[in-house]
Amino acid sequence: MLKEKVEKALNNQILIEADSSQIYLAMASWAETQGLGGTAQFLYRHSDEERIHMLKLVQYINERGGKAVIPALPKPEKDFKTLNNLFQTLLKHEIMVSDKINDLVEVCLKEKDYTTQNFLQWYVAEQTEEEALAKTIIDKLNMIGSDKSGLYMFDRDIETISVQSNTVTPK
Ligand code: OFO
Repeated sequence: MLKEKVEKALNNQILIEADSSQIYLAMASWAETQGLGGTAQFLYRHSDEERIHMLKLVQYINERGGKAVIPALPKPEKDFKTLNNLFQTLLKHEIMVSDKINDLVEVCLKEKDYTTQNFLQWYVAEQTEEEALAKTIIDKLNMIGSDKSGLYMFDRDIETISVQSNTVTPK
């Protein structure tokens, strides 16, 4: 049975993951309207993966005798201005998510809920990969600068990159 504090913290995380999915969906749609089809596909997939992160939490809470709460979501931004700005926003968001996951782990340790703490290790590993990938993408964009053919190749190559963790198998 989940302790109240852990259940509440996990429910907060549902909101964060669902919000991430919405934000990346908005980013994907913006990229698509800018003619950046590869970037859009990457972001649509990222949005789907965040939804899976949310779903895993919903199912975990319910399985452990708690009640998952499906939250209302804030409206995401719709104009990301430049590709560089978009990925900077994404990186900042992922750093915030990592902090929230760490806070969640802390709650579990305080409450001596080692099962949930163990469940969350998948998220910890996922965050490391997502932050590293966002940083790599920003480095590439900085290298490209305003070179149009570089941007063309970037958009073509990013289509095949996956943000999904290869190191830990999702439940
Ligand atoms: Fe991008 O993060 Fe979920 O966890």
